[in-house]
Amino acid sequence: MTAATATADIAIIMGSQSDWQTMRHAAETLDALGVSYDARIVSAHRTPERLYDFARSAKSNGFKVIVAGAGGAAHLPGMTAAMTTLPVLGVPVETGALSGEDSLLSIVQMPAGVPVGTLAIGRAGAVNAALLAVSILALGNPALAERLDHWRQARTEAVAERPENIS
Ligand code: RP5
Repeated sequence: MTAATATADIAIIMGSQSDWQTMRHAAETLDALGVSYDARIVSAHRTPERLYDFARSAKSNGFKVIVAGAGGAAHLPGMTAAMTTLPVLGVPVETGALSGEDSLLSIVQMPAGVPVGTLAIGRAGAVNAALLAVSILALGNPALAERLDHWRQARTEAVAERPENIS
């Protein structure tokens, strides 16, 4: 990957193709809200120079928020945050060996001064990272704020008063 100019405000980065199974939920949430994104595979361990190029140039290239998902020894969100002051939202990917607790602990326990906003393990974290990214962008975009309000209101209205019988 070259440090190409961003075509979207939000970057969704992930450590591996295998993370897309989780991170696609962030993408689908942004799709539902009509927000464009740039999804890229950037591995802290396998492609460290790609990570460096991406993180160092993310701000000057026009990104405003970075959603970063990784699993296991999940250094991608933290290393990204080390190289940019853009908001970095970390999504712990669920793993086979330790069910994502390894990912969570790798992402959440950042030293003071290098923040990563850490979300829940798996799909919920990916969806909520996308929603938080939109909330951040919506602070300066009233039309987007209105779309987000409608999206949230629709979810509220979809909750039934009583459970249906399940046979
Ligand atoms: C992490 O290790 C990735 O984020 C992925 O969750 C996991 C497996 O990566 P690969 O072996 O597919 O590169 O770095």
